[in-house]
Amino acid sequence: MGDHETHGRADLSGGPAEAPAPGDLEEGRLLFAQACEFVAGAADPAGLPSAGLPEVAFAGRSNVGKSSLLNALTGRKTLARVSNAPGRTRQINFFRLGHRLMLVDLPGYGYAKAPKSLVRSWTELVRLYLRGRTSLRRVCLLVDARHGPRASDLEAMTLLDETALVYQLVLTKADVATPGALDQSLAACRAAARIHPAAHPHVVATSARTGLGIAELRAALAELAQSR
Ligand SMILES: Nc1nc2c(ncn2[C@@H]2O[C@H](COP(=O)(O)OP(=O)(O)OP(=O)(O)O)[C@@H](O)[C@H]2O)c(=O)[nH]1
Ligand SMILES: [Mg+2]
Repeated sequence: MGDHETHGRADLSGGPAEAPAPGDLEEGRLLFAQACEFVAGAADPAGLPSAGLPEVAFAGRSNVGKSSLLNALTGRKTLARVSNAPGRTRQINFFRLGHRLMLVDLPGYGYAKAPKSLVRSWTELVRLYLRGRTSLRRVCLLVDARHGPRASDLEAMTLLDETALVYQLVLTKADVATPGALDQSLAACRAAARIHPAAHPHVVATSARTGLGIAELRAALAELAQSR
C-alpha cells in the first residue's frame, strides 16, 4: 500500500490483498442482477453510441476471456459472444446494465492472423475510444492467469498510462492455472501495477467457468456505477 500512496492514489479503495466488505459484495450483486441489454456494436467512430452512463471497458489479448468474463459478471451465458476462434470480437460492443453502468467489450489485441488492415483499424478505433471517451471510468485489463502479463499486455499498460484512465488488472481462466502459476501471475501483475502510474493496485483473479472472483469484481465495479 505504501508504494501506492507515493503515487498519490491513496484514495483508491482495495489494497492488493483486501477482501471486499459484505456490503460492497451486496452492492455488486444488486447491480449485476439488473437487466443487461446490448446497446450498440461500433466498427468505426461513427458507430459509437453517445456517452452517458459511467462505462467500464474490458480489454486484453485476443482469446484471454473478455466476452466470457462479461457473461459471467452479468450471469448471462450468451450476452457477449464467446469464441474459440481468436479475434472474434471485432467491434466495440456496448451493454447497458440497468440504468447504472455501461459494460464495453473491446476487440482483443495480439492476434497475429488477422489481416493487417483490420488489426490497424481495430487498434485505431480502440485507441480513439480510450483517449476520447469522457464517460469511461475504468478499463479492466485482462491477463491470462496461466501466463501472467506478456509483452503485449505491458504495452497495453503503457498505452493506458497515457490515457489518464484508471485501469485494473484482472486474471482470467484461474480454473486452468496451477496454484503456482496463479500465484506467480498475481505477483507479476501486482509488480507491474506498482510501476505503472495509472494501474489500480487491486488485482482480481477470476474464472468465468467456476465463478471465482466474480462477486469481488462486481463489488469493485459497483463503486463506479451511477448511484441508485
Ligand atoms: N477454462 C476457462 N476457459 C475460459 C474462461 N474464460 C474464457 N475461456 C475460454 O477461452 C476462449 C476465449 O474466450 P472469449 O471470452 O471468447 O475471449 P475473448 O477475449 O472475448 O476473445 P476475442 O473476442 O477473440 O478477443 C473460449 O474458448 C472460452 O470458453 C475461463 O474462465 N476458464
Ligand atoms: Mg470477445
